[in-house]
Amino acid sequence: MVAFPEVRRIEYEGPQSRNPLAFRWYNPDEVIAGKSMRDHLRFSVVYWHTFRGTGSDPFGAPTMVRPWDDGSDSVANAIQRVRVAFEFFEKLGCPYYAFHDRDVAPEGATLADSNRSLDAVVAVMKEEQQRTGVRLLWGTANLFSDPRYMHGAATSPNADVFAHAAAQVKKCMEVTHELGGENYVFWGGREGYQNLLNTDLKRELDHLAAFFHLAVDYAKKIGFHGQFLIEPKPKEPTKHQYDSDAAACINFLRTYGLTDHFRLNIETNHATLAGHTMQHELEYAAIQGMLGSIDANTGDLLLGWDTDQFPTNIYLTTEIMLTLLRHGGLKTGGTNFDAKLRRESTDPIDLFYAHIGGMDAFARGLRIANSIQGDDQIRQILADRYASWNVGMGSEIEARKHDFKSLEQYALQKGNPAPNQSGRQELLENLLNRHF
Ligand code: XUL
Ligand code: CO
Repeated sequence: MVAFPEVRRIEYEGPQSRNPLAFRWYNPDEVIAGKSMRDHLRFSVVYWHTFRGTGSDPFGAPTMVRPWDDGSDSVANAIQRVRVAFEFFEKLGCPYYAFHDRDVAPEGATLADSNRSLDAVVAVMKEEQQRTGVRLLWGTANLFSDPRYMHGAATSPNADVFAHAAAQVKKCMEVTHELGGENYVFWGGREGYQNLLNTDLKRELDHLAAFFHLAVDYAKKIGFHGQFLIEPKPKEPTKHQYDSDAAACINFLRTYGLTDHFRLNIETNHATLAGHTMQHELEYAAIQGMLGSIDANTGDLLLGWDTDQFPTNIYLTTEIMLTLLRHGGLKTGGTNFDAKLRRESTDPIDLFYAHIGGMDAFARGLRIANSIQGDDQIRQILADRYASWNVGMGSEIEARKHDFKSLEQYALQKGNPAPNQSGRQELLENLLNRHF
């Protein structure tokens, strides 16, 4: 079947185009700052929202009834969905996709049944990857939906649940490897706690670290060289998520000797739920060599939960691309649209509008960020602000040539420091706006 007969391959038509099924800013082959836009952005579609999202919410039933989906949990239906998904990726010109094991294939009565179904669907995914050239950005195991994981997976108080989760991840790593996945993601959906009366915090964190070490060992065993990624997120679903933000994740990884094996997958709406900006989270991870990939979406200023909207704000995408350009860009990672249509956007064609908009917003952000990078006025103000560190006392302190005693001597002799110069924030904001 052809699921989207009215759509042909989405092409770049330039900013003047009025065609809603064309790119106005994303021109994959165009080279910016020495690299094609395709390689800078490495776009990816998520299977869970785009092909399993139904529009249901805690107050109401599904609103998106897809003509290709018979609504059953059968393997045949799952396979039909794979064919449609690849038609979509191909027509969109999106080079990557990402999935959870339970998005692509149904969970069976036993783990063995689930594994058999997964194998059957993965065979078709592999065939479709070969047919279209679309690649797998990452795979991940759903360790949060089934009630067995209600108290956590790797951090469950029940050792049998830990073992079950390990078995599920083992299988998911195998299929990710089979499909040539470039990364493997852990989002600790249920890894957290609601209260300390029933929680041994230290023991749970030790178990989480043990789980990750087992994954690293198994990757070596099967020859999987993809990058492991942890996706920070605070307060949803548990009150205290262990991987609450970039700083918490990096501290955890360092404490347990895992920084060589993991990087972070930073998601915009998770950053804002943590009380940070996306750019802060990216910058914080990047300066420590821990930035791996991004889950591209946006939240809503007025809503305090993970709304996972498609990103269209060009200021946001510019900030993201600015940090990426400054820190050498995405390596194995991608720009993965972990975003879903609003419940009221019910037509299959809305999937195209949403992704085209997100891709164009990032492409435009890349163009603007590149222009900002070349702005010598902005660069000069930043350089001047730290000028005192380039000579004399500043350079000596940086070279660790002083102790508190010699600094005291210097301060006593020098008298009060000269008044600080203006931070020039308003001027810098004006200069930034010249690039939009
Ligand atoms: C949840 C979330 C996940 C991860 C993968 O908020 O972002 O979909 O990206 O498990
Ligand atoms: Co995500």
